[in-house]
Amino acid sequence: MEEGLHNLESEALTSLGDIRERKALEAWYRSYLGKKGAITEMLRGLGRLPAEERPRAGQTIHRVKERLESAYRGRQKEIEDIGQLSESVDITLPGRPIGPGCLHLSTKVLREIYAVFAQMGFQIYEAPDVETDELNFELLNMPPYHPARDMWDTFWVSDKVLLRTHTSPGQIRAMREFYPEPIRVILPGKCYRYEQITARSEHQFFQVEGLAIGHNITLTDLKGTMIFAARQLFGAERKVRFRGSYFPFTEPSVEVDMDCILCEGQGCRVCKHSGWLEIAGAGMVHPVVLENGGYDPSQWTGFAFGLGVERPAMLKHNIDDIRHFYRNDLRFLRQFG
Ligand code: FA5
Repeated sequence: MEEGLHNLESEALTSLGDIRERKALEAWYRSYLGKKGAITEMLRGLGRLPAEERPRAGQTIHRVKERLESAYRGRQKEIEDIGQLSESVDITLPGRPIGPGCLHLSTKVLREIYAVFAQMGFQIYEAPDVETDELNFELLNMPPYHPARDMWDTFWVSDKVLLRTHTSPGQIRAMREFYPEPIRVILPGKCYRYEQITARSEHQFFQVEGLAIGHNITLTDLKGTMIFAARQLFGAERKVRFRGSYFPFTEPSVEVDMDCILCEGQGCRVCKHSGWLEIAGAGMVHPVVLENGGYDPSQWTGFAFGLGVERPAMLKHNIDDIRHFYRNDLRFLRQFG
């Protein structure tokens, strides 16, 4: 009997392992452990055994019965888990396609700016984000304690090292590298300011600096360059005006305004009803800065400008809050893909 019981147990466990769904599991239970199941029949047959064999045979059958019941409960749990999984995940559905990524709006605008200035022969020159006080301020004609330093709230890394507040320190780097050649470069990059974040101001943003150094460069060249860039970037009918301003590293200094692209100069909320939008700070490179870059100001002249990137992009694409650029919300970013 023991051998027969052993064979029955291993046959039952093998077939249990193959079961994948509830109905087959119930049928398995009926055929081994149910009222008319093989184990129940064996227990009933105990009475036919000689009295002295019954206790031992009874214990053996009960042990097999317990093992099969426990295996049944384990399999039942596994099948329920699989069932729940297949109810919540339809594994027959096709996979979600992963589409191609797209360029960030800032990158797209930067590339448009590169293309416009490339037409005028400006090459790209890159300078580091982490700068020294010397390059960010001192060599740009702002010695320590110069009040104009307050125009740029600064993230200091240490006493003498900072995150550049503008791309202008790259002017000195470019001059020192290109001297004694004439220069025509744009210097794109991130700038950082310890400023209140608002709809128009971030503490990190892009600028594109421009620098041209030569023998007969005048304010007219700066004006022509700004008009060409504004018309290429914002439309052929754009008007540009220069407004007197102050930067310690340019003399004279100007703010470059363009007629408002939303109201065509009529006056609206965006241009604060002036009809004009500021697009860049600019001017003729200050003689002290030329000298600091290694160029003799009696022989050389030059112009420089600093364009924002996000603010013009906001105007062009009607974006009301600069913070969208750094939130990484795909719903925003995909609109420009
Ligand atoms: C400057 O940074 C000067 N270095 C520009 C310059 C270069 C003048 C060369 C003369 C010669 P300004 O602080 O105005 O200037 O910044 C220039 C542009 O950067 C602004 O017109 C604006 O578009 C952008 N900008 C400035 N601060 C922020 C900010 N917090 N968030 C977003 N854009 C900003």
